[in-house]
Amino acid sequence: MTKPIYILNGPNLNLLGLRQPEIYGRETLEDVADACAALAEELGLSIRFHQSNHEGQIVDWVHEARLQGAGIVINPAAYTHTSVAILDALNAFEGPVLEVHISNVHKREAFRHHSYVSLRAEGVIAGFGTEGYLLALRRMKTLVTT
Ligand code: DHK
Repeated sequence: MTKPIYILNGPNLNLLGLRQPEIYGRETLEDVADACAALAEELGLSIRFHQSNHEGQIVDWVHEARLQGAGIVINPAAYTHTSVAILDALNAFEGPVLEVHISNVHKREAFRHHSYVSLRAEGVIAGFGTEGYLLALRRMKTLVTT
């Protein structure tokens, strides 16, 4: 059995589809989870899809992935711009890490232009809407199989 890809989501993404749809779109996080599950099946990957509003919970999932996961796709949401703790946890993970942002953070406020997670991520996808998760999963397939 191959190890799963962890798809981790940070604060407020539980409100996806409801909050600021002009920025984040109308799809819910459940829609994203379903689309990721369908693509993962097509690609022959297994996934663990999680969301939390709590930094420590995300750190704990990264630690779990360290023992059980093949790769991590992460949208740390606001923690992207603040969390040394998540960066440190990702630095303790040995597999590939891909960073996803639904919106184009570089087109937004200056405080969203810096990402701690980018210091660790193999790649970053921003501004592709929720499709970014699917693009990241396709890239992850390449990274874990080559
Ligand atoms: C989501 C958030 O909640 C913001 O805090 C980030 C990110 C951007 C996104 O585009 O997915 O700045």
